[in-house]
Amino acid sequence: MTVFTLFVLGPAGSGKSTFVSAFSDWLSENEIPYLTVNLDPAAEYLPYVPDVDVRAYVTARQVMEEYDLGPNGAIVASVDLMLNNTSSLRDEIEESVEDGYVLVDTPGQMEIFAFRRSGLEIAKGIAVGMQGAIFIVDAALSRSPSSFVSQIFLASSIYYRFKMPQINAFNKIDLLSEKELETMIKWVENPSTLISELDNELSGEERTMMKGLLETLRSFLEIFSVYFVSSKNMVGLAEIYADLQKIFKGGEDYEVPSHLREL
Ligand SMILES: Nc1nc2c(ncn2[C@@H]2O[C@H](COP(=O)(O)OP(=O)(O)OP(=O)(O)O)[C@@H](O)[C@H]2O)c(=O)[nH]1
Ligand SMILES: [Mg+2]
Repeated sequence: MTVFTLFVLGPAGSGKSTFVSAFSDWLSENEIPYLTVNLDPAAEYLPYVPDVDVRAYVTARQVMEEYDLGPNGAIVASVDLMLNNTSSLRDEIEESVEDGYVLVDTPGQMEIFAFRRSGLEIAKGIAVGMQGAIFIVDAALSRSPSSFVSQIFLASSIYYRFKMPQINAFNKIDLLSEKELETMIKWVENPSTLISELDNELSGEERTMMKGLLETLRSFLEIFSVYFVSSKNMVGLAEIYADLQKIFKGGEDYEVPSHLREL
């Protein structure tokens, strides 16, 4: 049995649930077994039908009514309450998966899941087999050098927090012009161009303060895998799969299906 649990993380509205839907369709087309897990207790609508769903145990709406909380308080409380159901969720996952991918969709408010103890414990508690994360950001919100860099720093904070193999995806590239996409690809392939554009925005003391940070950014871009994706148009998914397989194969002896070997 070879199972790989992939946590799909990212800021609100970046396209986590759409990615789970698109990637599960891609896996299905390529005859790779998978299971989808929804860990978002506040999800009202999902673009896929989850095989395992935290909402069978906790929903933010119920918690809001029961504890008389506002929407954000209810989400915090429901993620904390999810901790009580970790072993049931894990049992459900273990019973349903023998091989392939477990795609885990996480709560919209990333900070609640990623930066609070309960989120991390839930992730550790439900992960079956090898583990990895994909951090999804909105490419349409990353057009300027400084907004692009903010997303990379966010990605690094997730990496430090979860400490698992992580790949990063700029999603919604269908909303970018060709030129905007080319610029972003250039920033990733040659971080020096991004750094000099950022450096040009700075002067005096600001520049001295940011120097170390920019060097850190360079090393992140050198070690991070960054992909450009459109979950809406099914673009970039084969490349992500190929990278995940590398992580996967690095850890265990996994046979890549013959029709996918060239990826
Ligand atoms: N144009 C475009 N829109 C997308 C893409 N992926 C997602 N969206 C849209 O972005 C919005 C948010 O997508 P979701 O998949 O719900 O994002 P999410 O990160 O799961 O959102 P929360 O769980 O609410 O934080 C929806 O309107 C999607 O249709 C994409 O590749 N291209
Ligand atoms: Mg979602």
